[in-house]
Amino acid sequence: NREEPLYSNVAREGAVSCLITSRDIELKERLGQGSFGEVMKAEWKREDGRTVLVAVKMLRSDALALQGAFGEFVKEVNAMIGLNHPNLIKLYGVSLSSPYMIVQELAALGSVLDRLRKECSLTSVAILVEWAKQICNGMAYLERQRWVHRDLAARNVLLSALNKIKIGDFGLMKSLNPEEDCYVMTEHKKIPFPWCAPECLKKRQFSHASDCWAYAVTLWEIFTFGEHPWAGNTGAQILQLIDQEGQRLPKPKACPPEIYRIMLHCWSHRESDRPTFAALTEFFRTVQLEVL
Ligand code: ACK
Repeated sequence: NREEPLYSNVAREGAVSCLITSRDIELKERLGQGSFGEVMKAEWKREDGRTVLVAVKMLRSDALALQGAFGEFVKEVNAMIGLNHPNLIKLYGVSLSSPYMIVQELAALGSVLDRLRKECSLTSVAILVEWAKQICNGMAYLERQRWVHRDLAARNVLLSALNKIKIGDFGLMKSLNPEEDCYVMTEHKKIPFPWCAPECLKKRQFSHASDCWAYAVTLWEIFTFGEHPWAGNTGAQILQLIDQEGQRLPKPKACPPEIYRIMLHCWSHRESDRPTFAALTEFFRTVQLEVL
């Protein structure tokens, strides 16, 4: 069970670097606001004497927020332990003395979404296709490990360099048991409707296939340079459009037709008709696009 308490998980992993004392962290500027507290850039002085730049997710310390927020903190750490892929943000360790902190790999260029909205004219279609491929590689790794991300969206896809994708924000991630092929959400959480497959909206069922749907919405955000999917529609209206009327987001102007075909495949109504991330990886490995 990957949701045992944080302490036993940290101990079991036995990674010396897992427990970090706050004395070795020097906070720098604020990167943004996370779900359970601020995200800061920081310098981490490692045991070997080297100093590395990191991102630190701090747990809010106000007592009122603490109960719920601590649960979220633990879930995120538990999900990140053991993940090891070049396209996923790596966990370096946690500080369990006040303030509680998750110390992780820094993606110095921030989110793909911010980047696209601020500097769309500097971003070529070839780079966008490279991002699509690297996000797919990170998701294929999660699929192999039986993790369902549940919150894949351009806001949660970060960049450590212009051509280095790092998927982050594992706060909603769930592990599937060998006998399960989906997770039925029981907790009360805000779910991001425009990224949700019909079965998520109707039955709260999340799976690799619903991650695949969200992946295609993420591609749509990328190729529209950060437009809002289904802007102006409520969750109920989105469900009506995608489930009853069979509508799909339109092809973004900058999107190569081969990639839009993939997006439509990922938006198949039946989960079993959608491609696996393993199959999508193969597509990106072999495809020849005219834009490249
Ligand atoms: O869009 P952003 O600049 O990228 O603002 C959000 C904010 O913190 C809340 O999530 C940023 N952020 C989160 N994790 C990291 C990280 N590992 N490296 C850099 N920025 C991060 C995120």
